[in-house]
Amino acid sequence: MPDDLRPIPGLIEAFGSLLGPNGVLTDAAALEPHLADWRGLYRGQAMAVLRPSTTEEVSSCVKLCARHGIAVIPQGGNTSMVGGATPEARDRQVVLSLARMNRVREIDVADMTMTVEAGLILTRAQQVAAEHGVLFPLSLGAEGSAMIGGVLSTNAGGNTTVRYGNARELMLGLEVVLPDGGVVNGLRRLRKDNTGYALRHLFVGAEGTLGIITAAVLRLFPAARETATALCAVPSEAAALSLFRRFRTADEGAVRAFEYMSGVGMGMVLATIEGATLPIAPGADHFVLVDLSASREGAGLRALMEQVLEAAMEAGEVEDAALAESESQRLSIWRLREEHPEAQKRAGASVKNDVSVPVSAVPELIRRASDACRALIPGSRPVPFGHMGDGNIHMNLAQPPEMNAADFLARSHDIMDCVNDIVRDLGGSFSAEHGIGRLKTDMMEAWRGGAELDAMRRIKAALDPQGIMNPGKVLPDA
Ligand code: FAD
Ligand code: 2HG
Ligand code: ZN
Repeated sequence: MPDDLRPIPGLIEAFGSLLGPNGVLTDAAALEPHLADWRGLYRGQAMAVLRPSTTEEVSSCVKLCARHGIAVIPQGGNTSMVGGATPEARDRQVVLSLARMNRVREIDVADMTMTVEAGLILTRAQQVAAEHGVLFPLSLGAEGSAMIGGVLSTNAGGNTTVRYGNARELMLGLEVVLPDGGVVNGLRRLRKDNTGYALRHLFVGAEGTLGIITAAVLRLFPAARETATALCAVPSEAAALSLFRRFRTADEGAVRAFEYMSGVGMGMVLATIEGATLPIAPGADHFVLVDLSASREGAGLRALMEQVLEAAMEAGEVEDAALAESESQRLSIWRLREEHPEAQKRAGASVKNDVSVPVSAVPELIRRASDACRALIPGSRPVPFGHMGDGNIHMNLAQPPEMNAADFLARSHDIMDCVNDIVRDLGGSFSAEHGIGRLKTDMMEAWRGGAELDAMRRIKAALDPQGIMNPGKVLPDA
C-alpha cells in the first residue's frame, strides 16, 4: 500500500465507532467493486468504503474526513460513464457509498411528491410511485443500479427527457451534507420558492464536488393509462427528424420518447444480445423508436401513431414499421434500444461522445461526425444513437475489427476532438447528460474558460476550501 493511503492511526476505528460493524469496508475483495468504473477506463484506491445509513452518520463521517484532510468520493450505483464515482490513486481518500440510505421517507399523491433518500435505486423509486398509482418518469438503461443521489448529481437525462425534462426538473428540494459536515435541510415540497440563491440547483449536476446529496423531494406525475410504441426503419437521419416533427405537430404532449439508432448499432445488438429480434425487415441503415403515452384511457394513441406513420410512409420518410401489440412486444422493442451500451461493450473497444446540438442540427451532426471519424480512423464504425428529441446523440465510435483495442483507445482524445470540433461548429455541448467526471475535465478550459470557469472555481473554493469533495472531477487543476 503506498504511503499516502496508509490509514491514520485510529481513523478506521473512529469510522467504525460512528457507523457500526457493517458501516466500514476495508477488505480488498469488498472494496473491489467500488474502485473501478463501469467502462473499465479508471481504477483507483481507497482506505475504506464508508456506508452510512443516516444523514447524521454522513455528516459525522464528513466532519472526520475534513479534520484529517481525507478526500471523500460519493458513490451511488457506480454507473457513471465518465469515471465520476471512481477514486483516484493519489490522495488519502474514502469512498462514501449511499447504498444503505435507501428509504422512502414520504409519498404524497395529493401534492404529487415523493421524499426519498439518495441511495434509493431508480427502478425502486419508479415501483414505489407505481404502487401508489402515479409515475416517477425518469428512465435510463442503468436504472436497475443507478441511485437517486447519483442521477441528481449527474443531472441525468435518459429516454423521457423530451417530455418530463432532466433529473433537475424532477427535483423540488434537497438535503445535502456540505464539505464541512454541515447539513442543508432543503426538503421543501414547493413549486414556488424564490428565497435567495437556489442552492438546491448547485448540487444537481455537481457530480459530488460540492457536497453529498442525502435525500430529495421528487416530482410525481399521473400514471400512463394508454401507450403506443413503434419501431420504424427510416431512410436517413433527416427523415428521422421529419418524423419527430410530424409527431410533435400532431400531438406535442403525446411523445414520451423519440430515440434514434443506426443500422450498425442495431446490428451489434442483434449479434451480441441473447433473444434480441427485429420486428421489421432487416437491412435498414436508420431506426427510430417512438413511444407515445397519455394519462387517460381512450386517448386514441394507436390511431395517432398509425395516422402519422401512414402519412410519413406516403412522404417516403418511413420505410417499414412495427407497432407493439402487447406489453411484451413493447418491452422487446425497448430492449433493442436499451441494450445499445452493453452491445457496444461486447463488440470491442469504443469511444463515447455524449454530445448535444440544437435538435434541427442532429442530422448534420450525425453525417459530418461519422464521415470525419471514418476519415480519422479508417475501418472504424460510427455508432450514433440516442435521444434525438433532445438533440442528444451518443456519437460513439467502435474500433475497426482488425485493430488492437489498446491502439484504438490510445486515439480516444483525437476522436473526441474530431467530434467536438463539429459539435462546436453546430453550437452544441461536449457533455450532454453524462457529465464531466474525470474523462472530460481537460476539455473544460476550452469550452467553459474565462469568467464561466472562474466563477465555478470560486464556488468550489467557497464551499470546499480544502478540496476534499471528489477531487480531480469536473474542474481541471488550476
Ligand atoms: P454514480 O456513478 O455512483 O455517481 C455519479 C456521480 O455522482 C459521481 O461523480 C459521484 O461522485 C456523484 N454522486 C453519486 N451519488 C452522490 C450523492 N448522493 N451526492 C453527491 N454526489 C453523488 N445517463 C444519462 O443521463 N442518461 C442515460 O440514458 C444513461 N444511460 C446509461 C446506461 C448505462 C448502461 C450506464 C452504465 C450508464 C448510463 N448513464 C446514463 C450514466 C449515468 O450517469 C447514470 O447511470 C446515473 O446518473 C448515475 O447514477 P449512479 O447512482 O450510478 O451514480
Ligand atoms: C444511453 O442513452 C446512455 O443508453 C448510454 O446514455 C450511452 O453508451 C452510451 O454511450
Ligand atoms: Zn443517453
